[in-house]
Amino acid sequence: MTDASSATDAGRGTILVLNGPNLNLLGTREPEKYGTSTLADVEQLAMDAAGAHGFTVDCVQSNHEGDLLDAIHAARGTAAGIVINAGAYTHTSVALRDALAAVELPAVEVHITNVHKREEFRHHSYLSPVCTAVIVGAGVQGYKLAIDFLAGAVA
Ligand code: CA2
Repeated sequence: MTDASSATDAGRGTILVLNGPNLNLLGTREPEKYGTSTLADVEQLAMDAAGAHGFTVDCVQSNHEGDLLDAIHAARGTAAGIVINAGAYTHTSVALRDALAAVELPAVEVHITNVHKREEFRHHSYLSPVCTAVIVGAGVQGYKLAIDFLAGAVA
């Protein structure tokens, strides 16, 4: 968690913003693909977007599948919704899919790049069928769009 990852004013609840493997490298490598925003920038953007709707955010990034599973489990009963960019685990992880299905929270899958314009193996997501919405190719603004959507979807 970074300094930008939490907000204190209690309001409508908390949105878990989950980032998976290698997304800690945002803004430091491959800017032509992933842009120049850092993970801290993304978390600040998420905090601002959530705050505008009266939500706080809990931002978690991990390169370890088990940590991501634990964060999803912990969201049950504590979070109003989940924004998840599972990185490459999107295309491999039945475990993350099962966790998202189990917690029964509205979840939005986000990808910075348009995975459908990329390699064939990125076209399939194990997560999409258990998510409420999917946003791809909008850059890091996808996180804001996801939060705006969740804020409208959550009672
Ligand atoms: O487009 C996305 O957001 C992805 O989830 C990014 C993943 C990729 O495996 C997915 O297919 C699509 C990769 C994240 C790697 O992040 C980096 C960021 C900066 C520099 C290097 C890697």
